Amino acid sequence: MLQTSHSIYCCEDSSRHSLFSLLRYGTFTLTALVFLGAQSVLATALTGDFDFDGDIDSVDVNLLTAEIESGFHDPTFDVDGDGLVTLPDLDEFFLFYSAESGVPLAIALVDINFDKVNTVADYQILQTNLSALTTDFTSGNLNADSSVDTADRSLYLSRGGVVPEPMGSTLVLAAIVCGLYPRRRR
Ligand SMILES: [Ca+2]
Ligand SMILES: [Ca+2]
Ligand SMILES: [Ca+2]
Ligand SMILES: [Ca+2]
Repeated sequence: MLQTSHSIYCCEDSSRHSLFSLLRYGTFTLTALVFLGAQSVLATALTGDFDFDGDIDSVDVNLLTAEIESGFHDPTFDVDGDGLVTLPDLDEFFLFYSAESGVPLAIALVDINFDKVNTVADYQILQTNLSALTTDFTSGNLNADSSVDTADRSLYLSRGGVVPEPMGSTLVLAAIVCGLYPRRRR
């Protein structure tokens, strides 16, 4: 395997300088290091980091769902690169978020409050905001339209989102009655 370490400084002047590149273990990474007066900003490309603060979090997902609902198709939010900003971009966003954060995809998709776990708190947010007009994923708008409604709740349940225990028991009982829940064989 190629193993080289390499750095190049260029474009120097008195107030603003330097691009350097790293070639390491066969993977090329370009990082722009920009000096603005006494301050320096390390800027790296991170797919899904729509507010450019260096991480992927709840702010980014809400920016994306707002853009999907707007219909403007700003290329900045075109995560899957098909030229449109639509629901599949939200799916793709969560793939990047899961890889970046380490949160399993199945959890991330129902982690409404973005605390990296799926608990009844996520369900309660959705329930509290039922019928609310909002584009925010973190308010329970899982399908990136303009509101929180039963479609979002159905999506949450179909993805295995945690529900309060009495409701969970009711759903299991209903599934058994309908023959949808596997019974233990004797
Ligand atoms: Ca961000
Ligand atoms: Ca797209
Ligand atoms: Ca959560
Ligand atoms: Ca919705």
